[in-house]
Amino acid sequence: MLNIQMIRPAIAMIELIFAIVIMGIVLMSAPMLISTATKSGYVSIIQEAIHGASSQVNMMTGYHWDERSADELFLDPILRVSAGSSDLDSDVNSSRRKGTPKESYRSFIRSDGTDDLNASVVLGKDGTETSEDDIDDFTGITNLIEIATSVADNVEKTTINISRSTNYNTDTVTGGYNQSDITYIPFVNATGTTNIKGITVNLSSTSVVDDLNKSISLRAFSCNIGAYKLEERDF
Ligand SMILES: [Ca+2]
Ligand SMILES: [Ca+2]
Repeated sequence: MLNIQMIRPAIAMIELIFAIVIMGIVLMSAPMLISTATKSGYVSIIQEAIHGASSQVNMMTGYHWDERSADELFLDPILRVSAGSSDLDSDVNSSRRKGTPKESYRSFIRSDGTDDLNASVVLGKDGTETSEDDIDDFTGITNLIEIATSVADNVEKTTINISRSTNYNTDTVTGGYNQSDITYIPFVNATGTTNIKGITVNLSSTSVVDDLNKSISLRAFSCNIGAYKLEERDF
């Protein structure tokens, strides 16, 4: 009598065990993957905020240097200042800075002949104006990147602020034409008006999320050099 023994393949069970182990490994790494994705989202929010702040800096530097040079009827003159370096003062003969070509439009005298325009002592919006027309008009304005709603449905909306400020910075250098090098320390606030306005745009956050709780400052400066005018050719 034949004794036939059926041999059942066990490979299916091994495959199943492997599959369960692999699924276990994948599930174990899921929280880590989600956490990484969340952090990546925070980094994107911060990058977007920095990009927004950078845009603010660029936008501000495009405005007139001061209220006294913001008259749209005339080309921006160079303004007189109270606490600037004497090297940057007007030459008594030309009403331009020393070394400026006589043909240059960059002058302390406005195109209508008005002279002795002084830079504003008080920075900020001027008089009753409601919109900005010079760099420092943005001083003290604080905007949220997104205006918060009563129900916070997005961390970005309630946590990242942009604040903009402008100050007069020292414009004095050490060293000079007959010395080996020139040294200038930027962004040092000055008392009185000078020829350099420093712009600071701060990003701040009060988020409970550590990855979002940053304080970032972007800085730029703008100089009291008046405006230029392109020559025109008559045909
Ligand atoms: Ca103004
Ligand atoms: Ca102003």
